Amino acid sequence: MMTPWRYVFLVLGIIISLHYILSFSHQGYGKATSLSSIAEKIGSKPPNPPYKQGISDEYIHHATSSSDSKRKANATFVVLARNGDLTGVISSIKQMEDRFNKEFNYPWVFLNEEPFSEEFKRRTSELTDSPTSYGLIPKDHWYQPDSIDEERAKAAREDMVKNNVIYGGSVPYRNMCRYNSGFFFRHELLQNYKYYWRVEPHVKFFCDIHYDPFLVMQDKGKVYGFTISLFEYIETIPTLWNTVKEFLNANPGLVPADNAMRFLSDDGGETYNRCHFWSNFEIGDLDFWRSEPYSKFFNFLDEKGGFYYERWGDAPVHSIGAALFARKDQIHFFEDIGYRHDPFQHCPQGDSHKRGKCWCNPTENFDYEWYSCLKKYDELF
Ligand SMILES: Nc1nc2c(ncn2[C@@H]2O[C@H](COP(=O)(O)OP(=O)(O)OP(=O)(O)O)[C@@H](O)[C@H]2O)c(=O)[nH]1
Ligand SMILES: *[C@@H]1O[C@H](CO)[C@@H](O)[C@H](O)[C@H]1NC(C)=O
Ligand SMILES: [Mg+2]
Repeated sequence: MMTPWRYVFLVLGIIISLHYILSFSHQGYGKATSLSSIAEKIGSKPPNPPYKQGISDEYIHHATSSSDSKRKANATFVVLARNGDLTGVISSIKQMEDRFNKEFNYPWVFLNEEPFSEEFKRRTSELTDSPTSYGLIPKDHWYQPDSIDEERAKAAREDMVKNNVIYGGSVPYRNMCRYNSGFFFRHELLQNYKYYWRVEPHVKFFCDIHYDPFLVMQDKGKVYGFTISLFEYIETIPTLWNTVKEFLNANPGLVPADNAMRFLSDDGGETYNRCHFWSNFEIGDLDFWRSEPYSKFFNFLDEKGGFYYERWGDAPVHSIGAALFARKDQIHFFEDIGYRHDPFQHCPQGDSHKRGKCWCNPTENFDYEWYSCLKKYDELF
């Protein structure tokens, strides 16, 4: 015979176990359905983002390791540029080669809506032992589509010029933002790659990179890597968030439960806090952009015309895509990659600074400046 007390404990035990099993399956599996369930509950523990543990030693290349035993990822650099960007492109490539790629030999892909000049090809290919290829962007991937009402687009541009919105009057800049948002990963020269590292003209790489970031992406199933995050100018994206919400409502089931909505929104998805990853630096998974959720998302945004009627940037579009359609642990902060794109820089701190022999001043570091969103990223974990 069971005593009454033992009976009470048994029932309590069953209730507690059931609670655990249910809450675990809720976190780990299934898709979030409604907007409010997309953002998970805010924890009370101090943030412990995975990057704080550093890159594990197995990834670090030691001077003694023979170069032909190196594992390589299915990856390439990608540079979108005009012939006129040559000086800045060369400067960026030279640093990337010296700091990283002369040891790792990943190829370079250059893209342009006009044919690259012989000079551009010669001067860039001279800088590397890796293969270089030069692609022409198909016209319908680049130029403003006919479906856009040019009168309305023009009025919007003139308005932005009046309001001093940066690049507010520029059509080429809009073409570029739309191309980076939805087309570069479809270029034929990128079809045979899974990972890319985006490099822009006139950027700086401050530190030696002694491990292969692509392999970290591959082994750990990451889809998006960044070094700087910040707030977007609201003038460039007034209706973007409403469009995102409209998309989510019309397409339930695309968002994994442990997404990074809390990086984007402070009120469970109601409003956009304007946080985004700065896309001039990106290490990413091309197949993620090619996947169904992001493709549907981009097409939906493109049909709304906001790339031209407003000035939607590829940075908020990529960031919203990554934060909603990937799991938060698939978004990686490359803390040990020292990087500058004017006017902001990420300078590695402490041990990372020493290990990378970084030449940036560690006190000049954007990470926890008031305009940075890194704190929001940390708070995901
Ligand atoms: N082929 C081509 N590339 C472009 C064009 N406009 C911009 N780009 C490239 O697209 C990327 C982003 O353009 P940027 O002009 O650097 O824009 P940004 O980083 O927002 O602004 P900056 O502060 O000027 O660097 C760079 O790699 C440019 O070289 C264009 O009209 N044609
Ligand atoms: C590299 O990745 C692309 C895209 O996923 C794939 O089509 C291709 O087969 C891969 N190549 C190799 C050698 O694995
Ligand atoms: Mg730039």
